[in-house]
Amino acid sequence: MHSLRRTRLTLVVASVALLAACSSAAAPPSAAVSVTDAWARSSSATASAAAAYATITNAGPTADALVGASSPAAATVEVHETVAMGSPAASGGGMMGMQPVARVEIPAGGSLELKPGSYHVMLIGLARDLAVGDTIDLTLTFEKAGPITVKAQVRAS
Ligand SMILES: [Cu+2]
Repeated sequence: MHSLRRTRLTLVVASVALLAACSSAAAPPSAAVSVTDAWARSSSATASAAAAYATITNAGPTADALVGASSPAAATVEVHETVAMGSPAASGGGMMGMQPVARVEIPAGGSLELKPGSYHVMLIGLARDLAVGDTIDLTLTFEKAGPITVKAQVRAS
């Protein structure tokens, strides 16, 4: 009788350990950073690149940083910032360009909005045209929180 009881106890302990392993594997490395409202701009047949946007919130006590992005929808995915081109002295200003950025900090308790005219994710070498209503997977990689994959809805420009 005694030995049977011990076996049962061992089984219970084993299944609790399994459950714990499962839930830690399913949860992201850090729940502090979340990505919401992800969307991408629809692309025309002539364009091979499109921009994607999202809101990143850092609810944690320490700063984190966006350090990269990827998507099965494009060959290359970069984090870009929109910048004013040319010198301030140049006439007829207002030309905007963009450049890759390696790291964008998200302060503790703060947020970063990827939006038109600011930081954005650039999908370069699209696998196919992005039509309004499509959904693509977008993975944002953070220094501390690691990769977070979200669904980005394709919207009209
Ligand atoms: Cu860009």
